[in-house]
Amino acid sequence: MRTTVGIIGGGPAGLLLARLLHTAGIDCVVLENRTRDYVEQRQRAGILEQGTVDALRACGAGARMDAEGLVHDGIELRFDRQSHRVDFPAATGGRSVMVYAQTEVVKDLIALQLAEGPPLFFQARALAVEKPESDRPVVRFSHGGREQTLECDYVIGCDGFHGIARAAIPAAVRRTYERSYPYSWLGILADVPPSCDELIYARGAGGFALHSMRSPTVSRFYLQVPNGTDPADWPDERIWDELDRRFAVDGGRRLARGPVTAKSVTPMRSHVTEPMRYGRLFLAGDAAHIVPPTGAKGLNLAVSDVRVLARAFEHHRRTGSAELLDGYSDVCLRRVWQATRFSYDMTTMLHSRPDDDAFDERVHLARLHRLAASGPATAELAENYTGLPLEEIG
Ligand code: FAS
Ligand code: PHB
Repeated sequence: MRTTVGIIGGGPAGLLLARLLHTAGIDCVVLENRTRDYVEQRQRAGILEQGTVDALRACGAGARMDAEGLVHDGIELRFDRQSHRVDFPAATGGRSVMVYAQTEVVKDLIALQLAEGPPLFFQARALAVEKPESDRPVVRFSHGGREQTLECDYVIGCDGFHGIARAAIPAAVRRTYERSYPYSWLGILADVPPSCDELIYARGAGGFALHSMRSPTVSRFYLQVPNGTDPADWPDERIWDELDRRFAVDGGRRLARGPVTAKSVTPMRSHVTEPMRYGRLFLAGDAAHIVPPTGAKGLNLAVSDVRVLARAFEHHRRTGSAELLDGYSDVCLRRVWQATRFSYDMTTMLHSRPDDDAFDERVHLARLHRLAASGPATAELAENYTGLPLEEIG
C-alpha cells in the first residue's frame, strides 16, 4: 500500500489531521490499532477551546457539536469554603469554551471519514516506522492477520503516549522532559443532571475535585486520589460523600445524586518529547506530549499540533516550499510548553501533595485568593483556559 501521508493512530489527532489533509486534497491513510467501538467509547476529555471549535466547524465536523455542545462562559473556583467565578468573555475579549466530550468529537470525525475518506483501517496495529530519515519512510503494520507495509512520503505519529512512533526517533536525538505527580484522578460518570451550570474546580478538605458534565442529564466528576487507587474501593456512597465534602461552601447545597455508570483512575503526569520531528516522521498529540488534565489542555494541544501540521503540508503542496514543515516542531513546542506550564500551575495550585504541610496549604490558598482578587491574575487564567492564540505560521 502507498500514500503521501501515513497516519498512525485514530484518536482526535490522527482523525482531525486526516480530515484536514483530505479537504486540502492531500492523500493519507489512517491506521488505528483498536476497534471503532473501543475508540468511540473511550472516556477522555470534555472541554474544547475556541480554536478547537473553530477548526471542527471549518472542516465540516462541527454540526452535532453546535447542536448538542454546551457553550460555557466561565468556570467556578471553590476554596476556603468560598466560591469565585472566572468570567471568560470579560477577561478575554469574548472567548468561551465548549463542553462536548472527546468521545463525540471522535464519533463525528470517524463518521465523516468513513463516508468521505480518506481510508481508515481499524484493528490495524503499526509495528514499526522504518527509514524515517529517508524520503520513503515505511510503516510496517499488521491487519487482518497479515503483516503489511504502508509506503509513504511522510509518517505522522498520532499514536498517543503508549504508541510506537516516538521510539522511531533515535535516543541520541530525542530529549524527554517528565514529571509524575504524587496523586491520580478518579474519573466518575453519573446518570444525574449536573448540580451546576458551569464547571467547578475545588481545592477542598481532603483534596481536589472537579464537577464537569457531558449533557443536561449526565455529570462527569473527578476526585484526587492516591496513586495506585483501585476504583473498586470507591462505592457510589463513598464517592458522593467525598464530593460533597470537597465542594462544600458556606451556604451551599449537597450535590444531586444518581447512579455512577463508570469510574476509572488516571495517573497525573507531564511529558514532553523534543523534537516533534525526525526526518520524514512527525509526532502530534499525546505521542509527543502529555499534560495533567487539570487545565483541559490535552485534547486541545493535539488539535493545535495537527492544525499547524496540516497548514504546513498544504503550504508545501501549493508552493513546493518545506519551510513550514521545517518550522513545525519549534512552533508546536512553544505552545506545548505554555500549556505544560499552565497545566502544572493549575494542578499544583489545586491539589494537595501527600508531603504538604500547613505552610504549603496556606501558600496554595494564598495563590487562589490572589487569583480571585486580582483582575490580571484572573485574566491570565481565562486566557490560558480558553486557549492562547495559535501562532501564525505564514
Ligand atoms: P490518543 O491516545 O487519544 O489516540 C491515539 C490512538 O492511537 C489511539 O486510538 C490508539 O489506539 C492508537 N494507537 C496506539 N498505538 C498504535 C499502534 N501501534 N498502531 C495503530 N494505532 C495505535 N485531556 C483533557 O483535555 N481532559 C481530560 O479530562 C482528559 N482525560 C484523559 C483521561 C485519560 C485516561 C487519558 C489517557 C487521557 C486524557 N486526556 C484528557 C488527554 C486526552 O484527551 C488526550 O490529550 C487526547 O486523547 C490526545 O489525542 P491523541 O493525540 O489522538 O491520542
Ligand atoms: C472533562 O469534562 O472530562 C474535563 C473537564 C475539564 C478538565 C478535565 C476534564 O480540566
